[in-house]
Amino acid sequence: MVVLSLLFLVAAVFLRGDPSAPGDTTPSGADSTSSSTTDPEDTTTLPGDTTSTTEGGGSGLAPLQEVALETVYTGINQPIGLTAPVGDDRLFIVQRSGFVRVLDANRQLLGTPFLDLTGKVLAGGIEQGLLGLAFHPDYATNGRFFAYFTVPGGSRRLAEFRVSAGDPNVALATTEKVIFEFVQPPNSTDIRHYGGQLAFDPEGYLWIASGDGADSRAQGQDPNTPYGTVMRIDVDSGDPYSIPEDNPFATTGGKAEVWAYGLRNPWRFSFDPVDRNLYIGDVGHNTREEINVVPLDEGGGYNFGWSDMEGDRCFHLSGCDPSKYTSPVIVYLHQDFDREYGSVTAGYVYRGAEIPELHGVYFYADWVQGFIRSFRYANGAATDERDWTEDLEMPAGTQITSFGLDGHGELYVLTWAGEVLKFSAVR
Ligand SMILES: [Ca+2]
Repeated sequence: MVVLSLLFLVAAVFLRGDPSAPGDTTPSGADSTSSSTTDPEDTTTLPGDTTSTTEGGGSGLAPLQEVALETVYTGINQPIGLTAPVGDDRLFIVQRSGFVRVLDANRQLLGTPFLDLTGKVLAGGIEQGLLGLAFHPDYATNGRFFAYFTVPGGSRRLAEFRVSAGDPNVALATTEKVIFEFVQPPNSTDIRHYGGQLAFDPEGYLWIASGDGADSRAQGQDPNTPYGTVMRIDVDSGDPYSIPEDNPFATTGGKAEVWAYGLRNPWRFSFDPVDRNLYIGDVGHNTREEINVVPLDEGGGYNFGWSDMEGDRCFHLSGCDPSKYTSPVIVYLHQDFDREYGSVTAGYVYRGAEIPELHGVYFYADWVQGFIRSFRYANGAATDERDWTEDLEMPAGTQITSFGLDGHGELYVLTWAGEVLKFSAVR
């Protein structure tokens, strides 16, 4: 696998910008599942959790000249998610329309979708559809994975599926087991703000991001609803799930599934398994975008402010007291850009093996502005802020839908135009 990774790195350096390149010269037909390194005894391993934290120098790599975005694939319609089982060499691309497609270990797009949910998914507007996908930490042995999507009628559904016994590149929609489903809040008048992110935390619990449903602004401040929250459930006990006993509202004070609330539309969130922090991007209303960072180990129950506040300003509640809410660590204003709108696309802390110089750096982007920025989180604040847009040659206004991690913790970014781009080291 190390050799394979190096081959890809070489391809990235020499073939950058040629979307069909990384695989053209590589024999096809390799068994894309044969190199899985998942330890079935370890339920807590996340991509990026197992690599050295050496800050370069000791890694044996040549000096880093620059970080570039390698074009892995182009022309896949509206990709909104990228993930893979831990240790797996394939990439699973989530399309809003309801397909999950496989780029095999040679980065060839398989003709048959891994999963076709188009018969179940309602993908209206720009915010409905298949919105999130997460593989169980023990996927290599149990074949379980989870999807979050909107269904006809406008409800949002979390469901479990299983890979086919005979084909590791195909899962059937008929294996669906609904975990939960809930309608839009009663005062919602718009088909927006569903959230979307699914991810397993280092303890093996499944987290779900759920937006406020739009035009339903009271919901964000009520932890007794699923709206405007991130939720945390145990899909390894109970039927169809149980509540982790250390959830902040497990017994009182709010809905038992809710881990944090006061969110508007938490489209994407991620965990840093090394520093054990949760990073949430909350899409703002009409002036501000924000990134929130909170520790996983201090009990949860955070109130991120919406809709009393938008970012760092009072919104519905005039004369609000910001100290009553968990403040964002990053706020940026729509008015600071030529395009006077914004929509934050939260990313990941880089913990991959190929660019150890970036360990601990958190990347995020904006769907309207097309920028890619980063910071390091230290002592409760964003430090070492940097704008990468020019260095990464990201055209202004590129609609960045999501970041994603592969099975080895390497970082990718997806665009509405159909690009799959990988953060790559040029050495
Ligand atoms: Ca907030």
